[in-house]
Amino acid sequence: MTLEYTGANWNIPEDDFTQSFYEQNLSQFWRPEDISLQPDLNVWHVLPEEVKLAYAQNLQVLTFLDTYQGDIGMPVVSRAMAKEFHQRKAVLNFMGAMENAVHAKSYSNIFMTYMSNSEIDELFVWGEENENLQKILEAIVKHYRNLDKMTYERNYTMNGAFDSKAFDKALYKAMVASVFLESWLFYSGFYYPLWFYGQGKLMQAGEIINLILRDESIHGLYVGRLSTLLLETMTSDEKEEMKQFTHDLLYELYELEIALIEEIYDPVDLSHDVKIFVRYNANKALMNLAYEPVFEYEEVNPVVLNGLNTETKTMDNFSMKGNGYQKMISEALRDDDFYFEKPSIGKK
Ligand code: MN3
Ligand code: MN3
Repeated sequence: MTLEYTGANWNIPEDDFTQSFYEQNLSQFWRPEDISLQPDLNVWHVLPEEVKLAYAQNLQVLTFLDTYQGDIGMPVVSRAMAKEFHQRKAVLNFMGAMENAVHAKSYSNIFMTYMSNSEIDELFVWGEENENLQKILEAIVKHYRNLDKMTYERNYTMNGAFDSKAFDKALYKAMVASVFLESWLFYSGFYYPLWFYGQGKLMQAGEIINLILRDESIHGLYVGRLSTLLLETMTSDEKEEMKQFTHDLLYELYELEIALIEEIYDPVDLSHDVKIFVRYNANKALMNLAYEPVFEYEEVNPVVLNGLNTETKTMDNFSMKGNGYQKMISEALRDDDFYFEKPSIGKK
């Protein structure tokens, strides 16, 4: 009898990094409702319209990326793991749950606090109709869909007709797309909230962005580690082919990113700066995939680095920076929360 079903046995590590990522992921768990956004409103309400629009459009881009990373990106990579890798699947599934249940939800919380219903509706229409954003998603999600299809074939094709080489390539490509999304594409959107945060403005939204950023950085690292393990199993010709694929996808995405950045950031005169930040993070994504950087080193705006650097935050009474985020105050439901006075109608 062949062993069809196996249980997750955490007593035997599957590799030397997955359990550490498990610990790290769970220790940094947070909830969107932990952060009250009300303190940002006095700043938000006095911002010029074009600034509000650029800010909201960036969060909309982030919403789309997180939505698809949660809906398909992480789940598909998890399902593609060989069936005995229960721990890896658990870590990937946890990450996938963070994407739409926590990250995408947080952007909506920001919208719901800062904006009216009709402004939110309009913003989503902008995202749905934005050609560059749609093309960026297509360039990423098509690799997830292809892997999804091949995973299905692997699991359900009879008589050994399944091509495992082609499967590994599809898996590798989906992982490259995933690392590009996590470690790179998010950063054009992160730039603006960090730019405000670095100046002590819109601090609560900035705290949310920093929490998301902290998650995305370990997501990109983890999938990057898995991708290099897979690459090591390939022949030198295949490795060369995968490297070529990675660079082709990078330049395809870079062109689309530049167009999207100009559309969002030209009205607030920050495109030049954002492009530097995006090249800087493209290099970091390549490093997570164990490739050499392709863009020349450039100085990133120190205000944005200041917004990024959560570890060295010091107390600053003028900017509010260093206070950490203000948690939403909530109390547990009690029985009397459900006690309503009986209607007195008909009583004497
Ligand atoms: Mn995310
Ligand atoms: Mn992520």
